[in-house]
Amino acid sequence: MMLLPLAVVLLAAFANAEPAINEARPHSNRPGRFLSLPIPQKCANRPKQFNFRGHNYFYSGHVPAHANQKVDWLDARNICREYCMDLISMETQEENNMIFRLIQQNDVPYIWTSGRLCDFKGCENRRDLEPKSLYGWFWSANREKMAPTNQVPNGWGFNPWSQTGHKKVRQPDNAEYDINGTNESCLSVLNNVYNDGIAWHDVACYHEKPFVCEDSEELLNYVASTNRGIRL
Ligand SMILES: [Ca+2]
Ligand SMILES: [Ca+2]
Repeated sequence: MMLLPLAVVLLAAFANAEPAINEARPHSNRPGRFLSLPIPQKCANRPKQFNFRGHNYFYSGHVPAHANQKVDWLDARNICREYCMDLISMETQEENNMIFRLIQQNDVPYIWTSGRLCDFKGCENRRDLEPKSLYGWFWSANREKMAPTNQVPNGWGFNPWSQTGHKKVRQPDNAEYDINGTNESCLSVLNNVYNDGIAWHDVACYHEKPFVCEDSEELLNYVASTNRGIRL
């Protein structure tokens, strides 16, 4: 899997390149929207609900401080990041099935993941990402590119993207663009919203949803290296 250049991600993070979010729902009370930095004490005391291959996770609905919280995609990332985590990235079918099970067993309607379409400043002139609907998706937590959306990912037994949605076509379909001009640039797992079982959907990033956080090795390493003796 190839990585997106860090510069692309930093541009997305710090140049506030989230036009879809801001246009769709202006945050007039906020000066700008940035990625949050980790807070060492929160990292040390982060919720560790379950563990998979050395990473800790939690579902917001099961953590008292976040139990009734529904937030947009960037706010969800930032809540995770303060804990040295980020929104979940399902790089393997095993990790994906773990989340599908959590959603099924707890009757969760939908969650945010770190999946993002590379459609912001810094993603232009990347012929390898075209067409975007097939090749433009990546995990923003670690910048790993996803498999083409119309293929079964390597090592998987099925394609996790839904075969249907608002327009009754396979995902991603960018359906909201036709309704109000907002791109569906963020990846949510929906629980049978379109009679399609539990499956991946592209969704506009301003929608407010519960979320799953996963340890970020990058943020944990950063906090460990700058806070001598901290136990993470
Ligand atoms: Ca992961
Ligand atoms: Ca969609």
